Amino acid sequence: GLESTAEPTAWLNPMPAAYHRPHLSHKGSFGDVAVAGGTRGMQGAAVLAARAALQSGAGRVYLALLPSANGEASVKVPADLMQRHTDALQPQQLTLVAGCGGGEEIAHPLPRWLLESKHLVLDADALNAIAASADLQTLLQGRDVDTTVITPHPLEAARLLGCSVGEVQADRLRTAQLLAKQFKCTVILKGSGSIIAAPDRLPHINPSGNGKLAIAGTGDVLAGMTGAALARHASAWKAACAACYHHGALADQWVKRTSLTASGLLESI
Ligand code: B4P
Ligand code: MG
Repeated sequence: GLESTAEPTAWLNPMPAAYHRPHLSHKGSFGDVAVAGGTRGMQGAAVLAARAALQSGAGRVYLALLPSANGEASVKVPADLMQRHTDALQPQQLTLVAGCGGGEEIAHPLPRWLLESKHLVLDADALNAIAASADLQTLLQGRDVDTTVITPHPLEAARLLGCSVGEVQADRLRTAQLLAKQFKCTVILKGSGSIIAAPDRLPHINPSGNGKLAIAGTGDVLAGMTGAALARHASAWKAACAACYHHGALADQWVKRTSLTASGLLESI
């Protein structure tokens, strides 16, 4: 029963289209993305995600560092990112990317409005917070199914499902489908051959990417790219497929070069 019903265009077209700016466009045509995360000492993760969203064609990007990071000078925030506190955001109209470098701070408590934004990408510590809270799981399950992408790596997936990393990895297709069904959203189960799954869809195995991505920060870049794609296309499934493929394809350009870094990856978008 696993005949392919995949539409090749869903993989290959949407992301490059994000870079095309028609003459009659303005920044509002390309969507607003907000990145919420970056606790004290971990702002780099949120900055990587925000810069990746910007490089991927989002019209406006807001960076909302968590309160404890306020005033830390260790991160140079580019002038084209606006910096605000999380409580100053108007999340309903935004595509929100939450969790990158959030640490435990993002979970105390994970503001309920984080789950009320129009489109949502949940990564890293936002996923850990959801794994620990039945209330947040109920909120997540109540969202429209094609508005949300979650991007767990195998350990985060294991926490969400209450199982071991070994069980996640033993059947990655099934794990991704389980997550999609349980949390009613699109899932990118990261790793070598990332799986993209959504309820009632045939899961896809991303064909691009390589071991050079196994370095800190590349997951944050993927979260930002997914946010930009979601802001533009409004379909969680298409955004996840496009961002995942493009992220891996960028890394494939580095195969014969020296070591890849997350900031090198995002500069090459
Ligand atoms: P974290 O501290 O949570 O790492 P992170 O900040 O999320 O890093 P980052 O965001 O850059 O990477 P991510 O994996 O999200 O990790 C703490 C611990 O989690 C680790 O020490 C480990 O114990 C555990 N863990 C993480 N990954 C695990 C795994 N695969 N198996 C078992 N335990 C794991 O994103 C990385 C990106 O690179 C993704 O897009 C991914 O698909 C891609 N990628 C990584 N390796 C790849 C490969 N070999 N081939 C192709 N793509 C690859
Ligand atoms: Mg990560």
